[in-house]
Amino acid sequence: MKVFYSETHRAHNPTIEIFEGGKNVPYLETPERVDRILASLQDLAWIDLTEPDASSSIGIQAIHDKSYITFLETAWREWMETNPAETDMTKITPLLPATFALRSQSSLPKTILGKAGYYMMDLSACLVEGTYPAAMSAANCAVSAAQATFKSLKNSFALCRPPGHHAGLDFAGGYCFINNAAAAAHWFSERGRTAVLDIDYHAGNGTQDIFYDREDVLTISIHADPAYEYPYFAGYPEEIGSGQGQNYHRNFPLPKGVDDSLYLFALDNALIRIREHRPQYLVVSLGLDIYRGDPLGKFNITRSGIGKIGKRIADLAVPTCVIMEGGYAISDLGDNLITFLENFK
Ligand code: SP5
Ligand code: ZN
Repeated sequence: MKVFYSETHRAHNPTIEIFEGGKNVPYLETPERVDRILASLQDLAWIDLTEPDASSSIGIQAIHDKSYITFLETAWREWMETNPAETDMTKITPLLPATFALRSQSSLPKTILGKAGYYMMDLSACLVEGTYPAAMSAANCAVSAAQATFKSLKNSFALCRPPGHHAGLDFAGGYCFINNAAAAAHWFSERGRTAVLDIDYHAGNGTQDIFYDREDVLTISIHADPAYEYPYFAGYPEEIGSGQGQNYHRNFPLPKGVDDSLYLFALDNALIRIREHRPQYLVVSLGLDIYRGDPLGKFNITRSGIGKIGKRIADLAVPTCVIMEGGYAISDLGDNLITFLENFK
C-alpha cells in the first residue's frame, strides 16, 4: 500500500492550547503522533512509504475561500509585525485570538487578531511559523494519495499532519487548517462519483461545510453527539445538505460510551447510504480518537472493533484513500492504525 508522508509537518509544533475553563495544556496534536505511527509502519513489508510529489497541483482554492487561504499564508508574518522589537524567541507566542466572530456579525477587520478571530473557531487552532507549510504538505499528501488510488485503483493512505476535517470553506479549528480529506475528495470528484466517510470521534464539520450544497460528493460522518461534544454547532442528524446537495450529507451522532456493536450498527446504516450512492472513489477520514483509551474521546471502541470497522468499510470494495485525522492515545496509535489499514492491503 502506498503511504504518503512528508517531514514538513514537524515545524508545526505549537506548545500549548486552551481547554475549557481557560486551562493551558500542552498541545495534544504533536509531531510525536506521527513518529509513533512511522515506528510501527516501518517494519511492515506491505507499506510503501512515499514522499508526495511537490509539483502536484493541490487545488485547495476549490475547497477553501481565497481570502481564507491568504490569511493562512500571511498570518504568521503579520502576527510578527505586530511586535517587531521582540527578538527573544521564548516570548514569541502562537497566533491565537481571544475574541471570536459570530458569523451573524460578518465584518472582517484588517488587523491580524481581528482576522484570526474571524477565521478561527476555537482555542486549539494555534498558528505558528511552520503551520501553513505543514498544512499545505498534508493536503499534498492527501491529493497525492488520491492520484495514486485513481491510477492504480488500489487503496492508499495519507499520513497527514496537521489533520483537516474541522477546517471549513473559510475557517480553521480543532487542530485543522486545510481540509486534507476534502482536497482528496474534490480531486476524485472531477473524475467520478465520490463519497467521504468520516469516522473521527469528532463530527467532520469542516468537510460538511465544504460539500454541503454539492451533490457530486456524498459526505457522511459518524461521531460523538455534538450536543455534548466538540464541535458543538454542527453534526446533528437534521443536517442533510442544502440545495443541490440536499440528501448528500448525513450525520450519525452517538452517545457517550458506545461499544463496538453499537458503533458497527451505526456504521452499517452509513454504509447503506454509501452503497446507494455507488461511489467510484471513497475517502475515509480516519480518526483513531474513537479508541477507548483516547484522552479526548468518550467512546469504548476496542482495537478489535477498529479492525472490524476497517473490514466493513473495505468490504465496499471501492478504491479508497484513507486520510489520517485525529487520535491522541499515542502509545496505541501505531497498532490501532495497522489494525485498521490491514483490511485495505
Ligand atoms: C482532529 C481532531 O480530532 N480534533 C479534535 C479537536 C478537539 N478540540 C477539543 C478541545 C476541548 C477539549 N476538552 C477536553 C476535556 C478533556 N478532559
Ligand atoms: Zn477527532
